[in-house]
Amino acid sequence: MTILVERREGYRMLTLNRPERLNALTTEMAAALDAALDEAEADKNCRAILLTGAGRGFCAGQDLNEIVGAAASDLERLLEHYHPLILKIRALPIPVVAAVNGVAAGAGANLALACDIVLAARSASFVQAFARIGLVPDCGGTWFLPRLVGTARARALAFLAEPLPAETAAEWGLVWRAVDDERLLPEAEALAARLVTQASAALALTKRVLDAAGDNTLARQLDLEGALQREAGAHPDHAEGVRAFLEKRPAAFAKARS
Ligand code: LHQ
Repeated sequence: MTILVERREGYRMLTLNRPERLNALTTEMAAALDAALDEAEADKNCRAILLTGAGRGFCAGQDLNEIVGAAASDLERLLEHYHPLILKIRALPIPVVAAVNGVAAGAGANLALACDIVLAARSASFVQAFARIGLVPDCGGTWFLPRLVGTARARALAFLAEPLPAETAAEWGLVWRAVDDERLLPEAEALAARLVTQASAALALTKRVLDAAGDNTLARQLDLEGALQREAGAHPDHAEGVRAFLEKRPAAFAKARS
Protein backbone atom coordinates (compact mmCIF):
# COMPACT_ATOMS: atom_id res chain seq x y z
CA MET A 1 0.00 0.00 0.00
CA THR A 2 1.52 3.29 -1.07
CA ILE A 3 -0.51 5.27 1.48
CA LEU A 4 -1.01 3.92 4.99
CA VAL A 5 -4.13 5.14 6.77
CA GLU A 6 -4.38 4.97 10.56
CA ARG A 7 -7.57 5.98 12.30
CA ARG A 8 -6.74 7.74 15.55
CA GLU A 9 -9.00 9.36 18.18
CA GLY A 10 -10.66 12.11 16.10
CA TYR A 11 -7.99 12.29 13.37
CA ARG A 12 -6.36 10.24 10.64
CA MET A 13 -2.69 9.73 10.09
CA LEU A 14 -1.71 9.25 6.44
CA THR A 15 1.78 7.94 5.72
CA LEU A 16 3.42 8.13 2.29
CA ASN A 17 4.79 4.63 2.00
CA ARG A 18 7.50 3.99 -0.59
CA PRO A 19 10.45 4.39 1.77
CA GLU A 20 12.96 2.72 -0.61
CA ARG A 21 12.33 5.63 -3.05
CA LEU A 22 12.09 8.31 -0.33
CA ASN A 23 8.31 8.19 -0.93
CA ALA A 24 8.64 9.54 -4.47
CA LEU A 25 5.17 10.02 -5.92
CA THR A 26 3.66 7.83 -8.61
CA THR A 27 0.29 8.49 -10.23
CA GLU A 28 -1.05 5.45 -8.37
CA MET A 29 0.15 6.94 -5.09
CA ALA A 30 -1.37 10.34 -5.89
CA ALA A 31 -4.72 8.61 -6.55
CA ALA A 32 -4.43 6.69 -3.26
CA LEU A 33 -3.69 9.91 -1.34
CA ASP A 34 -6.59 11.64 -3.08
CA ALA A 35 -8.93 8.78 -2.06
CA ALA A 36 -7.62 8.82 1.53
CA LEU A 37 -8.35 12.57 1.75
CA ASP A 38 -11.88 12.01 0.38
CA GLU A 39 -12.50 9.29 2.96
CA ALA A 40 -11.23 11.53 5.75
CA GLU A 41 -13.55 14.32 4.63
CA ALA A 42 -16.54 11.98 4.41
CA ASP A 43 -15.95 10.87 8.02
CA LYS A 44 -17.61 13.56 10.15
CA ASN A 45 -15.65 12.35 13.17
CA CYS A 46 -12.36 13.15 11.47
CA ARG A 47 -11.32 16.60 12.65
CA ALA A 48 -7.64 16.67 11.64
CA ILE A 49 -5.27 14.93 9.26
CA LEU A 50 -1.62 14.19 9.92
CA LEU A 51 0.54 13.57 6.84
CA THR A 52 4.02 12.10 7.13
CA GLY A 53 6.46 9.84 5.30
CA ALA A 54 7.74 6.34 6.04
CA GLY A 55 11.48 5.83 6.43
CA ARG A 56 14.15 8.54 6.16
CA GLY A 57 12.42 10.81 3.63
CA PHE A 58 9.15 12.74 3.57
CA CYS A 59 8.68 12.75 -0.20
CA ALA A 60 11.19 13.05 -3.09
CA GLY A 61 8.60 14.45 -5.52
CA GLN A 62 7.61 12.83 -8.77
CA ASP A 63 9.11 9.36 -9.25
CA LEU A 64 11.55 10.07 -12.04
CA ASN A 65 11.30 6.49 -13.35
CA GLU A 66 7.72 7.31 -14.30
CA ILE A 67 8.69 10.33 -16.41
CA VAL A 68 11.97 9.26 -17.96
CA GLY A 69 11.67 9.78 -21.71
CA ALA A 70 8.16 11.19 -21.36
CA ALA A 71 6.93 13.62 -24.00
CA ALA A 72 6.53 17.21 -22.82
CA SER A 73 2.75 16.95 -23.16
CA ASP A 74 2.84 13.87 -20.90
CA LEU A 75 4.40 15.98 -18.14
CA GLU A 76 1.49 18.39 -18.30
CA ARG A 77 -0.97 15.49 -18.29
CA LEU A 78 0.82 13.94 -15.33
CA LEU A 79 0.30 17.12 -13.36
CA GLU A 80 -3.45 16.62 -13.74
CA HIS A 81 -3.00 13.92 -11.07
CA TYR A 82 -1.31 16.31 -8.67
CA HIS A 83 -3.16 19.59 -9.06
CA PRO A 84 -6.47 18.28 -7.66
CA LEU A 85 -4.54 16.93 -4.69
CA ILE A 86 -3.04 20.31 -3.85
CA LEU A 87 -6.39 22.04 -4.31
CA LYS A 88 -8.11 19.38 -2.21
CA ILE A 89 -5.75 19.87 0.73
CA ARG A 90 -6.40 23.62 0.60
CA ALA A 91 -10.17 23.17 0.28
CA LEU A 92 -10.58 20.46 2.94
CA PRO A 93 -12.66 21.74 5.85
CA ILE A 94 -10.19 19.95 8.13
CA PRO A 95 -6.75 21.17 9.26
CA VAL A 96 -3.92 19.18 7.70
CA VAL A 97 -0.66 18.88 9.65
CA ALA A 98 2.48 17.82 7.81
CA ALA A 99 5.16 16.08 9.86
CA VAL A 100 8.15 16.39 7.54
CA ASN A 101 10.39 13.58 8.75
CA GLY A 102 13.15 13.91 6.16
CA VAL A 103 13.92 15.40 2.78
CA ALA A 104 10.97 17.00 0.96
CA ALA A 105 11.92 17.58 -2.69
CA GLY A 106 10.13 18.86 -5.79
CA ALA A 107 6.43 18.10 -5.64
CA GLY A 108 7.10 16.57 -2.21
CA ALA A 109 8.23 19.93 -0.83
CA ASN A 110 5.20 21.69 -2.27
CA LEU A 111 2.85 18.99 -1.02
CA ALA A 112 4.11 19.81 2.48
CA LEU A 113 3.67 23.56 1.87
CA ALA A 114 0.05 23.00 0.86
CA CYS A 115 -0.66 21.70 4.38
CA ASP A 116 -1.99 24.00 7.11
CA ILE A 117 0.69 23.51 9.76
CA VAL A 118 4.10 22.13 8.87
CA LEU A 119 6.34 20.66 11.54
CA ALA A 120 9.75 19.50 10.39
CA ALA A 121 12.38 17.27 11.94
CA ARG A 122 15.66 19.15 12.46
CA SER A 123 17.42 16.80 10.01
CA ALA A 124 14.78 17.38 7.29
CA SER A 125 15.32 19.72 4.36
CA PHE A 126 13.24 21.32 1.62
CA VAL A 127 14.54 21.25 -1.96
CA GLN A 128 12.90 22.93 -4.94
CA ALA A 129 14.63 20.25 -7.01
CA PHE A 130 12.98 21.16 -10.32
CA ALA A 131 15.79 23.32 -11.77
CA ARG A 132 18.19 20.37 -11.42
CA ILE A 133 16.12 18.42 -13.95
CA GLY A 134 15.27 21.36 -16.18
CA LEU A 135 11.70 21.87 -14.96
CA VAL A 136 9.76 24.70 -13.34
CA PRO A 137 8.50 24.45 -9.75
CA ASP A 138 5.02 22.95 -9.80
CA CYS A 139 2.36 21.67 -7.41
CA GLY A 140 1.85 25.25 -6.21
CA GLY A 141 5.50 26.01 -5.43
CA THR A 142 5.45 29.25 -7.39
CA TRP A 143 2.35 30.30 -5.44
CA PHE A 144 3.30 29.17 -1.94
CA LEU A 145 6.98 30.14 -1.89
CA PRO A 146 6.78 33.91 -2.48
CA ARG A 147 3.80 34.17 -0.13
CA LEU A 148 5.61 32.32 2.64
CA VAL A 149 9.18 33.63 2.35
CA GLY A 150 9.04 36.61 -0.04
CA THR A 151 10.21 36.84 -3.62
CA ALA A 152 13.95 37.22 -2.95
CA ARG A 153 14.16 33.92 -1.08
CA ALA A 154 11.62 32.22 -3.36
CA ARG A 155 13.68 33.02 -6.44
CA ALA A 156 16.96 31.81 -4.96
CA LEU A 157 15.32 28.60 -3.71
CA ALA A 158 13.79 27.95 -7.14
CA PHE A 159 16.86 28.89 -9.22
CA LEU A 160 19.52 27.21 -7.08
CA ALA A 161 17.56 24.09 -5.99
CA GLU A 162 19.67 23.93 -2.84
CA PRO A 163 18.40 22.02 0.20
CA LEU A 164 17.03 24.41 2.82
CA PRO A 165 17.59 22.95 6.31
CA ALA A 166 14.47 22.66 8.50
CA GLU A 167 15.74 25.15 11.04
CA THR A 168 16.28 27.85 8.40
CA ALA A 169 12.90 26.96 6.89
CA ALA A 170 11.33 27.67 10.28
CA GLU A 171 13.33 30.92 10.74
CA TRP A 172 12.15 32.09 7.32
CA GLY A 173 8.51 31.22 7.98
CA LEU A 174 8.35 28.50 5.35
CA VAL A 175 7.23 26.09 8.06
CA TRP A 176 5.81 26.51 11.53
CA ARG A 177 8.49 24.84 13.62
CA ALA A 178 11.57 22.61 13.47
CA VAL A 179 11.86 20.06 16.28
CA ASP A 180 14.41 17.44 17.33
CA ASP A 181 14.03 14.33 15.17
CA GLU A 182 12.81 12.09 17.98
CA ARG A 183 10.23 14.72 19.00
CA LEU A 184 8.68 15.06 15.53
CA LEU A 185 5.99 12.38 15.72
CA PRO A 186 5.07 12.92 19.38
CA GLU A 187 4.74 16.67 18.75
CA ALA A 188 2.81 16.21 15.50
CA GLU A 189 0.46 13.73 17.17
CA ALA A 190 -0.06 16.08 20.11
CA LEU A 191 -0.80 18.89 17.67
CA ALA A 192 -3.36 16.79 15.77
CA ALA A 193 -4.93 15.67 19.06
CA ARG A 194 -5.14 19.32 20.15
CA LEU A 195 -6.79 20.37 16.88
CA VAL A 196 -9.38 17.64 17.47
CA THR A 197 -10.47 19.36 20.70
CA GLN A 198 -10.94 22.73 18.95
CA ALA A 199 -14.14 24.17 17.44
CA SER A 200 -13.88 22.34 14.12
CA ALA A 201 -16.49 24.43 12.29
CA ALA A 202 -14.62 27.62 13.23
CA LEU A 203 -11.31 26.10 12.09
CA ALA A 204 -12.84 25.17 8.72
CA LEU A 205 -14.11 28.73 8.27
CA THR A 206 -10.75 30.14 9.41
CA LYS A 207 -8.96 28.06 6.78
CA ARG A 208 -11.34 29.39 4.13
CA VAL A 209 -11.02 33.03 5.11
CA LEU A 210 -7.21 32.87 5.36
CA ASP A 211 -6.98 31.28 1.91
CA ALA A 212 -9.24 33.91 0.39
CA ALA A 213 -7.06 36.75 1.71
CA GLY A 214 -4.41 36.28 -1.00
CA ASP A 215 -6.77 37.40 -3.75
CA ASN A 216 -8.92 39.93 -1.90
CA THR A 217 -8.74 43.64 -1.25
CA LEU A 218 -8.92 44.55 2.43
CA ALA A 219 -12.52 45.74 1.99
CA ARG A 220 -13.62 42.46 0.39
CA GLN A 221 -11.78 40.47 3.00
CA LEU A 222 -13.53 42.41 5.80
CA ASP A 223 -16.86 41.57 4.15
CA LEU A 224 -15.92 37.90 4.00
CA GLU A 225 -14.81 37.93 7.65
CA GLY A 226 -18.23 39.37 8.53
CA ALA A 227 -20.13 36.74 6.55
CA LEU A 228 -18.10 33.86 7.97
CA GLN A 229 -18.32 35.30 11.49
CA ARG A 230 -22.10 35.15 11.15
CA GLU A 231 -21.77 31.47 10.20
CA ALA A 232 -19.37 30.74 13.07
CA GLY A 233 -21.53 32.65 15.53
CA ALA A 234 -24.59 30.55 14.62
CA HIS A 235 -22.77 27.32 15.50
CA PRO A 236 -23.32 25.94 19.03
CA ASP A 237 -19.52 25.84 19.50
CA HIS A 238 -19.48 29.62 19.73
CA ALA A 239 -22.01 29.77 22.60
CA GLU A 240 -20.20 26.89 24.32
CA GLY A 241 -16.82 28.64 23.97
CA VAL A 242 -18.15 31.82 25.55
CA ARG A 243 -19.93 29.93 28.38
CA ALA A 244 -16.83 27.86 29.08
CA PHE A 245 -14.71 31.02 29.34
CA LEU A 246 -17.12 32.68 31.77
CA GLU A 247 -17.46 29.49 33.82
CA LYS A 248 -13.66 29.08 33.87
CA ARG A 249 -13.71 25.54 32.44
CA PRO A 250 -12.44 23.91 29.25
CA ALA A 251 -14.91 24.17 26.37
CA ALA A 252 -16.62 20.97 25.23
CA PHE A 253 -16.95 21.57 21.49
CA ALA A 254 -18.94 19.34 19.13
CA LYS A 255 -17.17 16.03 18.55
CA ALA A 256 -18.38 15.61 14.98
CA ARG A 257 -18.06 18.07 12.11
CA SER A 258 -21.40 19.45 10.95
C1 LHQ B 1 14.05 8.47 -6.41
C2 LHQ B 1 13.64 9.80 -6.37
C3 LHQ B 1 12.69 10.23 -7.35
C4 LHQ B 1 12.76 8.07 -8.23
C5 LHQ B 1 15.03 9.56 -4.79
N1 LHQ B 1 12.29 9.32 -8.24
N2 LHQ B 1 13.65 7.62 -7.34
C6 LHQ B 1 5.41 16.18 -11.31
C7 LHQ B 1 4.78 15.54 -12.45
C8 LHQ B 1 4.99 16.01 -13.74
C9 LHQ B 1 6.01 16.59 -14.21
C10 LHQ B 1 7.20 16.77 -13.53
O1 LHQ B 1 7.21 17.32 -12.24
C11 LHQ B 1 6.54 16.88 -11.24
C12 LHQ B 1 7.00 17.34 -9.96
C13 LHQ B 1 8.32 16.91 -9.42
O2 LHQ B 1 8.36 16.51 -8.32
S1 LHQ B 1 9.74 17.08 -10.37
C14 LHQ B 1 11.02 16.80 -9.16
C15 LHQ B 1 11.24 15.32 -8.92
N3 LHQ B 1 12.14 15.10 -7.80
C16 LHQ B 1 13.46 15.24 -7.89
O3 LHQ B 1 14.01 15.64 -8.89
C17 LHQ B 1 14.27 14.82 -6.67
C18 LHQ B 1 15.16 13.65 -7.00
N4 LHQ B 1 15.84 13.17 -5.80
C19 LHQ B 1 16.89 13.77 -5.27
O4 LHQ B 1 17.35 14.79 -5.73
C20 LHQ B 1 17.53 13.12 -4.09
O5 LHQ B 1 17.13 11.77 -4.04
C21 LHQ B 1 17.13 13.78 -2.74
C22 LHQ B 1 17.75 15.19 -2.67
C23 LHQ B 1 15.60 13.90 -2.60
C24 LHQ B 1 17.65 12.93 -1.58
O6 LHQ B 1 19.01 12.64 -1.78
P1 LHQ B 1 19.71 11.48 -0.93
O7 LHQ B 1 19.34 11.64 0.49
O8 LHQ B 1 21.16 11.51 -1.30
O9 LHQ B 1 19.02 10.11 -1.40
P2 LHQ B 1 19.24 9.31 -2.78
O10 LHQ B 1 19.35 10.25 -3.91
O11 LHQ B 1 20.34 8.31 -2.58
O12 LHQ B 1 17.83 8.53 -2.90
C25 LHQ B 1 17.57 7.29 -2.25
C26 LHQ B 1 16.91 6.37 -3.26
O13 LHQ B 1 15.66 6.96 -3.65
C27 LHQ B 1 17.76 6.23 -4.53
O14 LHQ B 1 17.55 4.95 -5.04
P3 LHQ B 1 18.71 3.81 -4.88
O15 LHQ B 1 18.16 2.63 -5.62
O16 LHQ B 1 19.96 4.38 -5.46
O17 LHQ B 1 18.81 3.59 -3.40
C28 LHQ B 1 17.13 7.25 -5.45
O18 LHQ B 1 17.31 6.95 -6.80
C29 LHQ B 1 15.65 7.14 -5.08
N5 LHQ B 1 14.94 8.37 -5.40
N6 LHQ B 1 14.24 10.45 -5.37
N7 LHQ B 1 12.18 11.47 -7.36
